Amino acid sequence: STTPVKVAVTGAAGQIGYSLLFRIASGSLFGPDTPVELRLLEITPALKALEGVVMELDDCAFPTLAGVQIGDDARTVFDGVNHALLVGARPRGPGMERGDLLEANGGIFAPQGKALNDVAADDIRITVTGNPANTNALIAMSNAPDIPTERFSALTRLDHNRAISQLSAKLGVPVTEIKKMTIWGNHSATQYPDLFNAEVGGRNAAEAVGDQDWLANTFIPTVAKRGAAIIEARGASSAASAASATVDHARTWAQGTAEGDWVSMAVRSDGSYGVQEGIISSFPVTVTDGQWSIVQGLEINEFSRTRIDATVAELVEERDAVKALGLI
Ligand code: NAX
Repeated sequence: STTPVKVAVTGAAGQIGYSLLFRIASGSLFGPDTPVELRLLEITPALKALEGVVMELDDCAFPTLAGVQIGDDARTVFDGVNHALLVGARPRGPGMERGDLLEANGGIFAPQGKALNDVAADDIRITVTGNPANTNALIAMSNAPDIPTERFSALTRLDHNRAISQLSAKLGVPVTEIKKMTIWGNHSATQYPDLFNAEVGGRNAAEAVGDQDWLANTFIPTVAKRGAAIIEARGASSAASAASATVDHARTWAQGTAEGDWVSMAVRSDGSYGVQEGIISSFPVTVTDGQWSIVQGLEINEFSRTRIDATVAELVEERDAVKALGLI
């Protein structure tokens, strides 16, 4: 029989966890023939709730679920893991300044980075969903000197999927017709969803839309503020869609991108497209044999340049803030 893939999920008793664990356990990540072992990390007060979630996982009798371990100690839970999905994070509380938020998350992602550095499997791949996702990934990466930097990523696939969905609705075409979508920069309201390099049915997406006002004043803000719209409507932040995007991201990383298409992933910048080297920023990437590479040679027009520069400037500020706090 095949050795199970060990997948760690942090914040496993949270909202996203409640959707994500069942998707992974049922084979959405590695397919019906690959057993998975779940390693679930939570804070001590949430362990009892997590035990309840594990009871439900048991009750599904998933053929692909080879085992579940839970705990509140990162070194134990991350031991030998192949994938780490870092979902648990500290949300912004009332009156919390950005510096406080970054510091609180540094208290989570620095020790988790160190633990992964020491105990994860050699082929470890790390995806940060917990916000502020890009900078949390930077903190974890900076605290894991023995793990190659290209094994760290942050999730912008939800934004990517939202952009595809909005474009599909606008043009009345199936999502499968849309290729080469790109989210640039930060997973925040400054992100830039780029239609100038996207394609619809083989045609340039910005041209197919043919409506610059919609692109600038409806499409971009709708995608960038979708999280707030979900909270407004549902009374809770996006969870099932965030879990689905996390699965998409990790599956693409493991299985590769389709010919003639790419995905958005926030990864360590090598300076491509004028994005400051060393920050974790979203790019168009292709994936082959478990290795991502940033798509090169795309044309960046004036409109795109201004928006990419703005979201990158925000990431540089976040980087400077966590540097000043001694977290990286
Ligand atoms: P919840 O508050 O429901 O769950 C978070 C869980 O993390 C809690 O159970 C908490 O006990 C746990 N946790 C906190 N500190 C921990 C630690 N040090 N180790 C292990 N677990 C810890 O939040 P949920 O709705 O599940 O969202 C989780 C994170 O995803 C948040 O930071 C959220 O902002 C972020 N999101 C990111 C998205 C993205 O596209 N990148 C979209 C969805 C979501 O907003």
